[in-house]
Amino acid sequence: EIGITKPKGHKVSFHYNSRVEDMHFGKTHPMKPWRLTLTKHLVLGYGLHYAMDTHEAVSAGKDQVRAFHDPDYVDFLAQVSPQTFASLCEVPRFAQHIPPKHENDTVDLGPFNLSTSPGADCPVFDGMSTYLFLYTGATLGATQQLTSNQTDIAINWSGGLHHAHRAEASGFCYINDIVLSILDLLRVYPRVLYIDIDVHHGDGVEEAFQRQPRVMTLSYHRYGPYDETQHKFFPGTGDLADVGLKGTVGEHFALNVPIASGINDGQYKYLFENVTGRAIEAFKPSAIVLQCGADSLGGDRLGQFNISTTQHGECVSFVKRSGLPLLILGGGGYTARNVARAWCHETALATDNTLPDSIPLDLVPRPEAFQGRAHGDGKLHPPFNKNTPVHNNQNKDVDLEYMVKK
Ligand code: TV1
Ligand code: CA
Ligand code: ZN
Repeated sequence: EIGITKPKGHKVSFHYNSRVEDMHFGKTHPMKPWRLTLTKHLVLGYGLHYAMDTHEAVSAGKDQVRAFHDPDYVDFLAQVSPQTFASLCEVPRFAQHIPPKHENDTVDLGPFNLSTSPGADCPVFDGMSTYLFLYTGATLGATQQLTSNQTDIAINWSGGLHHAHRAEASGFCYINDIVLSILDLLRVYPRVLYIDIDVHHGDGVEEAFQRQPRVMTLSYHRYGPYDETQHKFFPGTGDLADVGLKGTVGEHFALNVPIASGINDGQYKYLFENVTGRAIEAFKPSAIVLQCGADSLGGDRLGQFNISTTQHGECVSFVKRSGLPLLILGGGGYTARNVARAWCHETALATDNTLPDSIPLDLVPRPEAFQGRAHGDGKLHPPFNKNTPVHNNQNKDVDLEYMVKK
């Protein structure tokens, strides 16, 4: 009765695996894979699966992950668990990757920036290997659908882990599924544009392709001092002046749009459409990868922007209008109900559907997640209210104009 229809003129494929959703990074860790369950509940509740091909993901192989990552790191990730961690740390070829200890370190770091300490960004948790190779497999399966011309838009909300480095986990990211995907896309497409609307800088992807003129990376992110203690917002890179590795052919093929806290819809739209529009015009990509981190939404537990699910979705629609083969990935997003709202809405946009604003609560297994004033009153696009922490808008229109002109 909601009237979901298949898109006319293009195909969408949706890649998922329920085993990813049940993983736990740790009690207080902000990354909650069950936000993917909540997303799936909305997608199925609205009936969007009728508008797409759905694919249950299979795990990536170690050989596939070695296309970017260090072979020792890949072996470590394939074997590590809370039970095996201590003994693996003793293996000499892994032990050489343990960083020297600083006195003010709050967590004990093992090899490759992994840790079993409670406060670690990249903890070792039960089922971690399964989790990593599955989200990567989902992204590579989605990529394969694109490169074999079997779809026009492929979606994997469990992917988009943009901070992982060649031989180091970072910021909740272990395997850089985005880099692996782009390497596959480059076999078929001459030029790939990577766009990143997660509130954090897409440093791992930028770094991997800093010498590669066939890949342009473009990240929008919170940048600058985090608070009065002057800590920088993670990861602290992505200055406007950072445009790719100087003196190499990759110079000018990275773009960064550093943003202060509290940016609103109108300002974000202005920045996103002007900069992305011009990047597409100048670079003429043959395919696009869009990382849709939902921590750029207002009310996110870690983010500091004030943008709505409507504007977040506008970014997806804007990129989709290029008509290019498109890989849509997840990323950050730490207020689970809002992550689910944004990614369900964006799944609808990819399939040319407009969803009614009232969530079909009778068809959603956990309706209470979306009900009540503090949880958005059963609406897909609840307006911000006094329960939404607001961040003072530190962005002046003149600064934004300056970045667009540059
Ligand atoms: C365990 C338990 C880990 C509670 C981490 C917030 C926690 C954070 C935790 C946290 C937290 C960060 C830093 C750490 C500088 C480092 C998926 C030495 C309440 C793509 C990654 C942010 C964002 C990392 C990932 C950041 C993504 N913020 N509670 N950790 N210190 N790390 O600041 O881009 O969204 O916060
Ligand atoms: Ca970003
Ligand atoms: Zn993020």
